[in-house]
Amino acid sequence: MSLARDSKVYVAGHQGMVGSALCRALNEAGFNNVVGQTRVQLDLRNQGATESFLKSEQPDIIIIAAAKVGGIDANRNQPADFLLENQQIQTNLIHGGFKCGITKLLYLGSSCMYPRLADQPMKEESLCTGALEPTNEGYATAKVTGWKMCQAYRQQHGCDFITAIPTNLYGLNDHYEAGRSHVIPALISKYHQAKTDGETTITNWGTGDPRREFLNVDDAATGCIHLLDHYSDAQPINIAGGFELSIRDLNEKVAELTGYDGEVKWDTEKPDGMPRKLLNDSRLKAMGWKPKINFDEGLKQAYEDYLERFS
Ligand code: GFB
Repeated sequence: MSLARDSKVYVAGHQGMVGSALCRALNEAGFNNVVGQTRVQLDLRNQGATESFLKSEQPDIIIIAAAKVGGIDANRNQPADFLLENQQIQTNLIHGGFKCGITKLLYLGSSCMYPRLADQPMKEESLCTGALEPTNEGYATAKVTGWKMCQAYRQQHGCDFITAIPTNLYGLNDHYEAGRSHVIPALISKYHQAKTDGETTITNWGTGDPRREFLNVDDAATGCIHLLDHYSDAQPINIAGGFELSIRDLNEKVAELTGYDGEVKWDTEKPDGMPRKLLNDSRLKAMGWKPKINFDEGLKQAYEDYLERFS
């Protein structure tokens, strides 16, 4: 059953890549009371501040799109920060949401919650059946805990708290800071810079062999709204159906897009991370949702966004 369009929806992390896409999609779906707080206005790591905000704002629905996020290198270098800050943010929002009596909460997990060597494409039943990928164990552990909290609050208190697991996302408003970015923004900025500066060699990380599935963040956002309207269960559900390719093939697409035609080297001292991360999309598909944005088009749009914001 669809949610009332005048419900007050608090999007935690509304200025981030996922949060801003959610705001666009909520608006498009007719939600007319969407609220957000900047990091300066509200530090979600602070329990007192978060709870008093929720108490005064009284949202009906919370979407947890706020998180400390980063690519493979940031995750590898700061496992404690990724574990601690994500635990704090999600705990404060889940427990705070429960205390102020919200009617629905959508918690966003991550594909790194799956075991490193889970059968592909990864089905929701594979969660917690094997060891996590070591390069992002801190983040993944926090993300698994958030899901378990949603499940526990549902079981003990009857809360309608759901967990979605989006596959690797890219798109408008992505993070391009060196050292923090995921592979698509990292390659876009590296290749564009090399082309602009006339450099003749680029070095990518790892072997180029890992395979990743990419979903445009605007598709992920419509998937989230579909779940808010139609899903209520303790089991997490994948948001996927994106485009899968090897990092080597991705590098070729980005080289072509940016016009870089120099040499490409692979630094195998840098980690590959999970060999493959493809999510099984059958459950959400069976509920009548599918992504719409073609990968090449989406990649082009991401590059244009980069040029507009940073060039
Ligand atoms: O996107 P990415 O940083 O994260 O890297 P993960 C994906 C793949 O791209 C890895 C390779 O095999 C990297 O070695 N790669 C090649 C590069 N060149 C580069 C480069 O210049 N920058 C980056 N960043 N990668 C993250 C997790 O895993 O995915 C998070 O660490 C989270 O916890 C996120 O789950 C969705 O896909 O490997």
